[in-house]
Amino acid sequence: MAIALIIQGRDVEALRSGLSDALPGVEIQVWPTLTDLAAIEFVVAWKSPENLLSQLPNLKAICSLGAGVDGILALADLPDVPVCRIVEEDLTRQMCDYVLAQILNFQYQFSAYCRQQHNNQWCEREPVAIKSVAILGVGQIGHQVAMDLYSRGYQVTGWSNSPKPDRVYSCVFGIEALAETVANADCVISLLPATKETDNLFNRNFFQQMQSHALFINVGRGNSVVEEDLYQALQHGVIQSACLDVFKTEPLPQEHPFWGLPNLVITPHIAAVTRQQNIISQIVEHYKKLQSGQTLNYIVDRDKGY
Ligand code: NDP
Ligand code: OXD
Repeated sequence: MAIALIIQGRDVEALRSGLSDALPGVEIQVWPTLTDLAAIEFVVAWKSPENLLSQLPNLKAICSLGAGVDGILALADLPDVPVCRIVEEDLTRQMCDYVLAQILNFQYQFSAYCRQQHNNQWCEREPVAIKSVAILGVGQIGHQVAMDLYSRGYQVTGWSNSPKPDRVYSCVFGIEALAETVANADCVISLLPATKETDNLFNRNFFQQMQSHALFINVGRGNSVVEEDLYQALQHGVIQSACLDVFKTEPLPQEHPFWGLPNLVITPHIAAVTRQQNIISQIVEHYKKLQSGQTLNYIVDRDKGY
């Protein structure tokens, strides 16, 4: 049984050599030079090209290189095999750090100080108060972000699809609870996956429900933001500020109006990046389970889309 790494846009050498060391004797094929399609039973994928996975006659499972699986589930020729994903401590830690950094940047107005420095301007600013935080999506990553902020004294409310009675921070669920959750928050953070239900969830109406002094952070997926509506909300002071790490089109096109907004922080989808050396043991475990006929960890529900 061979493993194929079908990964676009990232150097996979660390993963390839780590898997070779951990699984001596197992063939590791690397796209685009897949040498024996019939031997491939397990694929690790990221931005897999269309019409490739369906050419693997003996494929048994696919693992996303990241936490998100939207790129895989969107493939028109996706074979009917289990799709699992990465859940990993370092990835989660990065996300906690990123979110905290953006909240502190907003609270202490560091972006404004940067602009002032460019103009040789010495001018003190009042810190902005952020007390209440709404986290939309309290799954594997969102829950840890919620715990991190909760432990720092923020009032955290988590929003999800299903009830979470066991959490120490307050939790609500379902679309009916969304408006009140965002209306009560100084900061709204999305860690939602890209699904049919989250498409264009953050629209004009949503931003109007937020408080005018509030910060919006999207580190989930770009599908959920109606970009024109967010642009208008930031232009006209419907909300104070936003931070986006994910976009409908990535890279964000050069001519996109977002680039010109002074109250928007843009980062190029780097909030949490899978470090390949950290996931080798998880891929090996998936592989061994597959070989011995056991159910893989972190299988996604194709109907739900995450
Ligand atoms: P999980 O699948 O563990 O969690 C998803 C959460 O979203 C769950 O709490 C789920 O609710 C909730 N959810 C999904 N759909 C809805 C909906 N329609 N309404 C309300 N809640 C919903 O995912 P992870 O926490 O591991 O990752 C979250 C996302 O973060 C990834 O899918 C990816 O898109 C993004 N990500 C971004 C990165 C970046 O660098 N920007 C890096 C890593 C991940 P429930 O618990 O009830 O099922
Ligand atoms: C992920 C990502 O899903 O990098 O892991 O966005």
